[in-house]
Amino acid sequence: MNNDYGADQIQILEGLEAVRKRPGMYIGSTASKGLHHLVYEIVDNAIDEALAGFCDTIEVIINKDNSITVMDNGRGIPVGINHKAGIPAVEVVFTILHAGGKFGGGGYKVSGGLHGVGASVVNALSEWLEVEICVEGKKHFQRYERGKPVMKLEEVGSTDLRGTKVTFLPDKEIFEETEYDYDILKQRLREMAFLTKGIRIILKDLREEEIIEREYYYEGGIKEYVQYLNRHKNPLYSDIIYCEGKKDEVYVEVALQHNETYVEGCYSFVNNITTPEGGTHMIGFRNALTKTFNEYARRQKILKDNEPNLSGEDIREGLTAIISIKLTNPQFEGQTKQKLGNSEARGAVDSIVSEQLTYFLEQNPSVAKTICEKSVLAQRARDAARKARDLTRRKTALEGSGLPGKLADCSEKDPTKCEIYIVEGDSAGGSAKTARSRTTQAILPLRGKILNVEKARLDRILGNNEIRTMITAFGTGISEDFDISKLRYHKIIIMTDADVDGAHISTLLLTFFYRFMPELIKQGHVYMAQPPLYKVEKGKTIRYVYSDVELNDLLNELGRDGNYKIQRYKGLGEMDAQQLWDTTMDPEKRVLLRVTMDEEESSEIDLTFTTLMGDKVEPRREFIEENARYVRNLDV
Ligand code: 28G
Repeated sequence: MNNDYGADQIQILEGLEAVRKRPGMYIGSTASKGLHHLVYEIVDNAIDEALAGFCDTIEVIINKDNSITVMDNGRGIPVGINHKAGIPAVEVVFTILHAGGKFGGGGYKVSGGLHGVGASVVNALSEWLEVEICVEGKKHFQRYERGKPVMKLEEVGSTDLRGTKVTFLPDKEIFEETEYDYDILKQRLREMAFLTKGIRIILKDLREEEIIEREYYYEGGIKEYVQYLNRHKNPLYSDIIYCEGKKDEVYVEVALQHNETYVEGCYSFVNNITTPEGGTHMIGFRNALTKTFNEYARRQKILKDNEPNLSGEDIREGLTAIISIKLTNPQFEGQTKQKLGNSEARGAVDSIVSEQLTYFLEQNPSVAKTICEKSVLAQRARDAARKARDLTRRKTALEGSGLPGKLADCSEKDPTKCEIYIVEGDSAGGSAKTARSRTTQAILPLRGKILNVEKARLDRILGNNEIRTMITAFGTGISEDFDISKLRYHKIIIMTDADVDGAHISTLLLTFFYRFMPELIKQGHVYMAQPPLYKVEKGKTIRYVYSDVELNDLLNELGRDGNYKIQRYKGLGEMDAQQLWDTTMDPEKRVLLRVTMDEEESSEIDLTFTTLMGDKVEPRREFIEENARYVRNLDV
């Protein structure tokens, strides 16, 4: 054991103590997000080694005790004494705050994002951490506890291998939660594999009897990412357009392909970190795209001299793209520090994309023509949509309140106290109108299925009655006109049957909100009602049951003597108004799921649900678990 600390070591310990005192400052949170962040920090270091050209395989293992092992086949963290610190370089890496920065021949320190803090922070926040380094035929080992070395770096044997292996157990004193979520790790590691072409990332989960092992390897990198994002759509052409280059020390990679939908899906990354708010790299990309296509369309006389330019939006209709850049000193701006500010990134992306895209279009005239034609159609549709919207605007101005006839509005005028139930079908709508509390609850029945907005352009969407009715009822307007301060109800509650059709309608509605009124979801105004699945009657007592697990529990509780009646509700229409109120609408008793979205997982829309219980119902845990994370990737 090494207990004789010198002055330098004391400073080190103070640094790690600061991390343990205020972990949130270093990893953002001590909840699930922070817990998973520890893994990314360590994997980032291995990715850096890969970007430097010395490693091609990274393995991540979730061990039985929820400790994590990360292995790479790189050069191995140096084990020689670092002369400034007087300790082995590897110990510097794991004990000194902010050790790191750019290293290796031409590599980029990837962990430059929001919390790029490195291995020492992971070490400080781990109950224990062990590192094993294989280099020049020797295996070296060191162990730390809560950031402090409990032994000197030791040679522990010989080996033919090369590389670094790190195992750590997140500290239960620090983290609210210490159980790793396989899906969260899978998602991020797959993303890292897409963003680093040629790297092989293996993920193993040893916790269950049945061991899970997956491998992520994409030879084409972001080209394959675009292909993956378009996998459920029809591409307009088979090529994936790819640009790559380096300018002013900014390495730029862009891949793109149009599909038949009308939705834009452009995702940008800086040093492998997603930038949902875009920034200079995104501006450079959009500029280049708009300019290049307009120039091409003019040259080819697809656009006549008297016709206006295609707008960027027109060209990006149905476009899936990944913009990935790497640079040494990323500056992040904006409220959430997710928007790239470096001005050199704008010029670099603009010039690389302009030059290579121009060349591609000249070489592939049929692809170029297909994209231009789609953009021209988009331009016309946008004109039509503008006219349709002008029309709805004028209408509401003329007709006073302008509220749709089908809406049974509430009498309260304070939006914070008002709720609107969007109900599937006229008959259920009728019961809901009878059942509701008229002061605060409005009812809007929708007839039949609403339009799938993923498959329609704005002009058709605005032509759809059900959708226009909803927009008018909410009062907010839509897209660029959207104004949340005009929202007339602070709770928008989707109430559909608990069957496949009901789930489909909910999904269509959520898709609509997500695309045209995302603020409604971001600000937590959207909810799902939870009608019961069963009614169980025994003698005079009636119990409503919301899941199969719960039914099973109840039947056990009542004793399985058969002296009861079970009714399965197939739809809202089978309940009378009183039952609907008691089970689903009474704010004192109902269960609501609040819909939220995780903005960081931008390419896979992930809506999650938080259960809000009425005052008189005890929490139903399994119910929450069954419903959490149930809509992934709204593309249906
Ligand atoms: C398995 C888990 C995560 C790593 C390396 C390789 C080097 C390195 C790492 O250097 C910076 C450079 C020398 C002090 C660099 C090896 C140059 C030559 C490396 C990892 C500062 C650290 N030989 N592999 N760090 N040093 N893998 N995987 O962390 O001067 S970190």
